[in-house]
Amino acid sequence: MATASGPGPTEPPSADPGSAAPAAAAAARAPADRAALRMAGIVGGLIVALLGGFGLGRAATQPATAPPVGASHVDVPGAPQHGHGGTAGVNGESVVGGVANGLAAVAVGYRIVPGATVLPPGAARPFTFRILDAAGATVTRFIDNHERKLHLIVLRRDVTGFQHLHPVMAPDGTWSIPLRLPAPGIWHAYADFIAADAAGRQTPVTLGVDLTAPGAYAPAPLPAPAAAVAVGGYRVALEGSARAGAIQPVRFRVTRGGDPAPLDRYLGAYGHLVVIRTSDLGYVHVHADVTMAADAVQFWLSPPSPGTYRAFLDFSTGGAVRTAPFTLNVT
Ligand SMILES: [Cu+2]
Repeated sequence: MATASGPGPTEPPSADPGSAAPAAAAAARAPADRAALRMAGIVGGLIVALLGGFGLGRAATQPATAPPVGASHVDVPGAPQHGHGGTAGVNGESVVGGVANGLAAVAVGYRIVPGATVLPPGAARPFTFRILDAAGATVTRFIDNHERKLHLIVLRRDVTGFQHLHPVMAPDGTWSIPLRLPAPGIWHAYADFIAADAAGRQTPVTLGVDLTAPGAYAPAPLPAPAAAVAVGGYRVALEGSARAGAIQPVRFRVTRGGDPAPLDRYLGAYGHLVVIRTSDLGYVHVHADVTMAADAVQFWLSPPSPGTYRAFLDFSTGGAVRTAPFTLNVT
């Protein structure tokens, strides 16, 4: 089962530094989104997201040039299919089979080529990279996925310092973003995207690369599981459990002063969940789409293995994106 924990002493929940523009965009969409929220309440439908990343979820609904080895796809009964770029769809599959993504710089015919990977801590440094295809050509065609063409997740080896960023791509395919690594240590960056080849085939990919922030590394202990965390004046409670090999709902209930907090749609969903296996930083990106389940953001989880995970819930309230971290013990 999964239980939750509060943020660690060295890991203050922080808004996504790269999300100021998305937050503003979300605010601009608020009226329509609230209408969607009301409708969602009426429909009371399931919010289904998947474990296995943007990528693996897409693999079940779109032709992929090379499905992840070892992954198998399991339909969640009654779940509509996943939509694209914030359209009205929900993830209809989950992934089991012991596969986590983002550990390798090369996967399913694509590789990531970073610029400088030694980034002195404390100040924003330019971080650049390109995605190459199997022929060595720089990829410039990416498919919108939750309103962005590429999602960059960054955290330190001790699963602190989570950042969810959206780099910009130059016409030549070079992605760049100012990246601040706040403290020394080995960090890991995950590039999560759907590449399109010349034939139009779409391949969901998550690639990873290590970054170094020189200096004395003082790893933080993993916070113990807890049922709720406080972030930015909100309380986020975790309900549900997760078992390896099973697909089970997990809900996050956001309240303020005991009342349900109205959530904005952010990047096409009421919540975005990244789950990291602490033993190896294996990456799982989960989304909840379209609807709320009894004032909670619900995901369907199928962890690839037992173990300890750190889950990061991105949610938006009043146009501001916040991150609530939880420790999950998966049996
Ligand atoms: Cu993103």
